[in-house]
Amino acid sequence: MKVEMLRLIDLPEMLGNVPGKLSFYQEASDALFEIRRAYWIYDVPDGATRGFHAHTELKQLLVCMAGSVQIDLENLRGEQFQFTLDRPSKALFITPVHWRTMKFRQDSVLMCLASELYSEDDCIRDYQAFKALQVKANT
Ligand code: T46
Repeated sequence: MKVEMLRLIDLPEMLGNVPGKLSFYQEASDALFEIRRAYWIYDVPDGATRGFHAHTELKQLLVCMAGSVQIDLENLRGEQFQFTLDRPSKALFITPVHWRTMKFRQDSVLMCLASELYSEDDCIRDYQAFKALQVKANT
């Protein structure tokens, strides 16, 4: 059964008879969502922050393929969460509706698997609009 909540997921770390490790995520009967898009973020200066938005429908799985990225999230109840992705075998499942920021360390690469095609209509980029949604959700 699918558990629809924000959480860290440990992906398999395969060793095999070759040097190094191999991790993977695949669609299965217990898949989090059907993957409709993949994108990746790179060349972000050390300490720089991106994000500053939430999504109304989008579900995502974030994997830091190199380096380290700190993810800060806030949900509609006003609860705040912080995760550090620093291994390619660690994935963060993000459900809607979370305000997010991602702080990158030098030479980090963040890969994202998404449940929907890109749509700016799904983005809430105004923090006051997000706060208004919080109020609506809690009254
Ligand atoms: C998220 C974090 C981790 C596209 O054209 N297609 C795409 O698939 C995406 C994701 C973005 N874009 C365009 C939209 C903007 O003009 O690329 C530009 C930068 O996108 P954005 O400002 O949304 O980038 P981030 O790093 O702030 O956020 C992105 C995702 O949008 C977001 O869902 O969780 O990465």
